[in-house]
Amino acid sequence: MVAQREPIIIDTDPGIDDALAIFMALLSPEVEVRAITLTHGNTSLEHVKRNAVTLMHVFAEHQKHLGIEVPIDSLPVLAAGCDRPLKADLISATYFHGEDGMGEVYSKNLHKAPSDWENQLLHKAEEKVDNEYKDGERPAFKTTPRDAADEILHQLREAPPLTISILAVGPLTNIALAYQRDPVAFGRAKRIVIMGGAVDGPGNVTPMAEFNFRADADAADIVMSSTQGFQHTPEGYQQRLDLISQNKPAPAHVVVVPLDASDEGAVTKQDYEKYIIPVDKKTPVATFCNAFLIWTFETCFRLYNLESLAIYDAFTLLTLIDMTADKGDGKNTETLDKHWSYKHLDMHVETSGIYTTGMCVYDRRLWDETSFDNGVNNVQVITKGDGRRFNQYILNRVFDANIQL
Ligand SMILES: [Ca+2]
Repeated sequence: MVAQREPIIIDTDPGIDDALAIFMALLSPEVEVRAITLTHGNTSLEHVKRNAVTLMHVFAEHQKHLGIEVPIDSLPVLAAGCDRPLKADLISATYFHGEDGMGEVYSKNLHKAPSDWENQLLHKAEEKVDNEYKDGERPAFKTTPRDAADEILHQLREAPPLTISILAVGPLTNIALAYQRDPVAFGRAKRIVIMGGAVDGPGNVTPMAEFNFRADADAADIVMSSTQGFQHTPEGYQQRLDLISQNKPAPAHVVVVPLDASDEGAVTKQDYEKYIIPVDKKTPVATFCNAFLIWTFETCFRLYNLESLAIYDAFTLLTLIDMTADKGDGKNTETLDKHWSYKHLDMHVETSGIYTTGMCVYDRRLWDETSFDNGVNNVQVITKGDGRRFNQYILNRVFDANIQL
């Protein structure tokens, strides 16, 4: 039994693997999703917003299907953020995720968002305006007048220090903006777990760069720099608390799950056909995911001749779940240590390379003996995870499959 759910904010650009990560988070007893903040990325922010509203409506239907009553106050806030990178030109990944970012799911009439979905989101919304039952229907999420970066800061200010974790699975524009707007409030985050970067292997959108870091390299580098002075020790934890109580910026605990550690974060078509298709639970979440997963397996085969689908964002969520027992002082890491390998690196992200924008650069001269107390970056980088365990997690939670692998 889980003693206490860790409150989390998901910053995301749904996106196929984002959708699976969001459902896995909403269906995981270890975490409580307080806010979902949206960024440009896999597709345009307009599509990302529509996808997020759709996912929340699918999940509301799922809960209704299961007879689960959720008080309106416990629903996640949905906040729209940046529609472009801090400085660079916009890029997207519609070649993989489809023009709508969700495997053309809308052409299959699975669009669950109401016709006025746009009005339910930021800039036109007021806090709590939609937080009432309408015609007996519970709203699917809470609205906010704040943009993504301000909503992140608001959530961090409202909660006790070092209690809310951020799962960042898109380009890091909103996260960097939150840091720039208020480094003191930003330093109140317990940790920031990021899917992004290619640390010791090749990239996926360029030879050196992974998509999320390439899509806003400036933002990624800013977020890495927020770790300066971080110590993953009881003394470091106390120092962060002291700085927060003095209203000063505390160094952030940033965890990166890079592309080269994510090979294990894939589901094979064989497992999917063997375990999921026969289950056929027909829950709203499973029905919706099946609609785009079949399309996605076909796309993986057409584009890459692959019979598996990488679900990096959900794999990164599992890292976060496995870290919840560690309050930030580097103790209680048994679950993490058992299932994951990692190292701490003085890592930066190249922002202005001719061939290398978005590349992760770390000091290979020193990393065995780097002292992280002298203003260098201190990023915890995951190097390997356990793929079978991940498969079991995601298939059981999202598809209610009860598989033992
Ligand atoms: Ca993503």
